[in-house]
Amino acid sequence: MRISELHVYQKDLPIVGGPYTMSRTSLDCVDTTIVKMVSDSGIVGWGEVAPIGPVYQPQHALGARAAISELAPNLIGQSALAPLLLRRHMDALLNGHNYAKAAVDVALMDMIGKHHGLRVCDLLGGAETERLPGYYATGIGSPDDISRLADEKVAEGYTRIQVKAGGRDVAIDIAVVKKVWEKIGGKAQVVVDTNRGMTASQALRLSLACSDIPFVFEQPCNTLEEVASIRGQVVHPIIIDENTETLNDVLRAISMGVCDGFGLKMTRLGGPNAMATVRDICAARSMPHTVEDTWGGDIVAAAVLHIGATVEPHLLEAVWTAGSYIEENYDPENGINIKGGYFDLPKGPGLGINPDETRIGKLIASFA
Ligand code: 0XW
Ligand code: MG
Repeated sequence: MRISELHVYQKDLPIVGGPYTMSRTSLDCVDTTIVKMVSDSGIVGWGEVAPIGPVYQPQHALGARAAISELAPNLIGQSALAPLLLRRHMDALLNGHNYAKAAVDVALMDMIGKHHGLRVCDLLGGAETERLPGYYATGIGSPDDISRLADEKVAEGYTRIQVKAGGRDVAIDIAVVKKVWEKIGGKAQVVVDTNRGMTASQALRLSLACSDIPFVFEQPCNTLEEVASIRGQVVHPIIIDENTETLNDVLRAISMGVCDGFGLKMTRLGGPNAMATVRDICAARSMPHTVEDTWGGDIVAAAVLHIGATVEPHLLEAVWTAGSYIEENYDPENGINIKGGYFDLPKGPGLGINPDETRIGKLIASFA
């Protein structure tokens, strides 16, 4: 089986209840890129990548489409059964741009799964579970609003609430964390994520002011070095998200001893196969982590669930998809939706979803 066609689509995903706010960005809509890969045997594989705006991390939507267009002519005719070889081929054609290569990797895994009648989780080694805990991420807000939202989400069944912080007076963030804990303390894991939005001294101040609240501190500062500078004084466990752009970044963070776990984005790291490698590196060092992505519709969400299902349960903190912020599923029948704080792993071969082609946006480029 060989790759015979590749089509690239662009779709705007308006954010339900937007804007979605973080310390350094506020967005009403996310621009997603969808890849349709067709084999010479007529099998279709779907991939997707949706950076959350151009500021959250160095990746952005136009960059994804430019990188895919750079690669695509040289992907036609390649084996559709060898993800490792395709990855090396892509690396030989284009340096970096893991997030764009991730969309190709997802599409290829979907195609291989459909070819063999296997799910992507089975291709990645096998599913530990059919039901995955999701987490809920709030935006930046006031103590009253965020604590009320956290309380509602715990009542819905969520076991992990990520509260956004940073980019404003630390005293407000401290008040938010205290109020959230007052409402949901002991009922769910609380995570405080500054999205690189605090200086080292601000992060330290937040940690010390809330030393009696057992939250997990996510990406407290901009760089690993800044986090390392306060690591010995912060009283909370630290997980690193945005600073893990490559496998080497994950290894560097572990070897620096700068964190206790990770928030792992599937496309940022390069797709399901790169994530499987990081999963195994984390297991070798007993590092708990999430499996998630920046944004995206059913295609990214399904890929996230398939990888999440392969993580040893005691190391899987939770998964996150953008589903609750998106208006409609690409696949009206098997689309990914969270219920009571948990996701069901898709059942069908490949990713287990079949996008309706009227719902995947506009065609940008075709290669054959
Ligand atoms: C909660 N998220 C997964 C959604 C946005 O992509 C940001 C993010 C995070 O944890 O930073
Ligand atoms: Mg984060």
